[in-house]
Formats: sequence, structure tokens, C-alpha cells
Amino acid sequence: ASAAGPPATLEERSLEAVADYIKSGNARRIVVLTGAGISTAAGIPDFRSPKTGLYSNLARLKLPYAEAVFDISYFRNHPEPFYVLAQELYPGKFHPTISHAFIALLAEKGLLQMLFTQNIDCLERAAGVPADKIVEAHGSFATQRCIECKVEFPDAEMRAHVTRGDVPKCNECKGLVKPDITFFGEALPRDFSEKSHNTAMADLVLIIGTSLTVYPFASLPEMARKGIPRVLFNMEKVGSLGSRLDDVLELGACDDGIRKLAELLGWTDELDDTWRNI
Ligand code: CNA
Repeated sequence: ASAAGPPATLEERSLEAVADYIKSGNARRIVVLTGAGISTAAGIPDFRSPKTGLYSNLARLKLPYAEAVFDISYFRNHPEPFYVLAQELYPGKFHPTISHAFIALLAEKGLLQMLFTQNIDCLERAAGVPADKIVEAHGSFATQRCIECKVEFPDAEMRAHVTRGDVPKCNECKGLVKPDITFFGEALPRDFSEKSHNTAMADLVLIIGTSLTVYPFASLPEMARKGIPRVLFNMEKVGSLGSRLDDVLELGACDDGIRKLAELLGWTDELDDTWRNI
């Protein structure tokens, strides 16, 4: 249901009003929630976009169902499809987007309370968002270990295996090695539960490029306090966004929406500088 009535915090439900709110100095703790849609402009396919998403292009991997590629019980018996995908997605091949740069700029201005990302591409780090401001809710390719004995596997060896597209085995016990990415059927990193209260402390929540279908991440926007503006930058309306009086929907490519917000803030040159200097 769409909300009716005047917003509690914003002057009106618009990006202009969001910019005014930030300029007023009352939005000092901004929480940003991101998903695969923030990285599609960098050339990394998301899961669920029709035609271009990974799930609609996985037929060649002959999976029983698309999500199997990230399912821990499937991986135990068939690790190969995941490593075909890993070869495509491995960090180091892609450049952060304007939207990533905007998050780095928020951090530089001391306005970023916390960034929660579902992505495993490490592009927020690459953009310069400080590590202590990032919660990689679904882990990342940054480290890897044996799924049996849990011993860590060396980065350089991992890179060599992934580049060749073959399956690394533990040097200790010959078990399968997997990046510390959260698969379906696995618990989220402790960081997620330890830091999710930051969303309840936020003065403003920006949600960028996610279908909000994977839980518990998808419940983060619900943790924003009543009257706290939530702004969605996404191709489509998702989750419960739009149901609160201070929700603002900026539908379309997120880089366009983010550029528009930066312009309203008078940050265009700084944003371009940040992006160019990554
Ligand atoms: P998803 O379910 O594929 O949804 C992506 C959302 O972004 C959709 O609503 C799209 O409409 C939207 N979108 C796509 N491109 C743009 C764009 N340019 N501007 C604005 N919106 C856009 O992905 P979620 O992140 O919601 O799903 C959670 C999964 C996806 C996580 O576990 C991730 O690990 C996983 N994933 C990550 C990556 C990555 O690291 N880059 C890539 C693919 C999947």
C-alpha cells in the first residue's frame, strides 16, 4: 500500500526534500543498503534482472535450479558451476560505479554511519569506503577456507585456481575450498548481527540496487525508526518501500538517481573527483 498524508521529517516526498534534509545537518547518520544492482553498471550481472541476470544465464551450467550455484549442500557434491561463475565475478576485473563513489564521499564527509552490502565483489572497498564502515552481509571473495577443516587457503593460490576456472582443494585435508561468501544454507557473518542495530540509529536510510528478496538482509529497511526517511534507488519498487510517509522512490538506474541527489546537494564536482581518483 502506498502511504497517504504528509511526511513526518521531509518537507515532501521528493529527492529535493532529501537533499534539503541532508543540507540541514539533521541527517548525520546515514545508513546505506546495497545489492547487486549497484554493480551492474560496472559490468557485473545481478541475479534477478530479466535477460541480463545470472539466473537467466545459468542454463549452460546445467543446474537443477538457479540458486543451486550458491547452495552449500549442492556445492559439496558439485563445486564446478560455482567456480565457472567465480571466474567471471572475481574481484580485480571491475571498476566501482558512481554510486559506489557516492558512498565513499559520504564516508569522507563523516556522514556514513554504516554500509551494509549483499555484494561479494568488494567494489565498496575499491571505491575507498573505510573497512570499518562496511558490513559484507554475505561475505566476500576477500578470504577463503576449507569447508571441512576450516583452515584458510592462501590468496595467491586461490587467485590462480579461480583464474584457471578450476576447483581448489585444501592443502591440509583435501576438502573443498570455498570463498567466505555466505551460501544459501549458511549463517551470515557475525558482523551482520553485531552491527545491524546501526540501522535503528540512522537519520536516513539509502537503499540502492537490491530486490530485497534475501533474508535477513531484506529486513534491514524495517529496522529504520518511524519517521526516518528511506530512499530507494532501484529499477523497480521493492520490499515495503513506499509504504511509509517519508519513503522516497527514485526509480531508474541508480547512478542517475545518485547523480541527481549529488547535484541537488551541490556535490557534483566532488563526486566526479572521488570517482576519477578511485
Ligand atoms: P538481485 O536479486 O539480482 O536484485 C538486483 C536489483 O537491482 C533488482 O531489483 C534490479 O531491478 C535492480 N537493478 C539492476 N541494475 C540496476 C541499476 N543499474 N540501477 C538500479 N537498480 C538496478 O540482487 P540482490 O543483491 O538484491 O540479491 C541478493 C544476492 C545477490 C546477494 O546475496 C549477492 O551476493 C548476490 N549477487 C551479488 C553480486 C555482486 O557482488 N555484484 C552479483 C550478483 C549477485
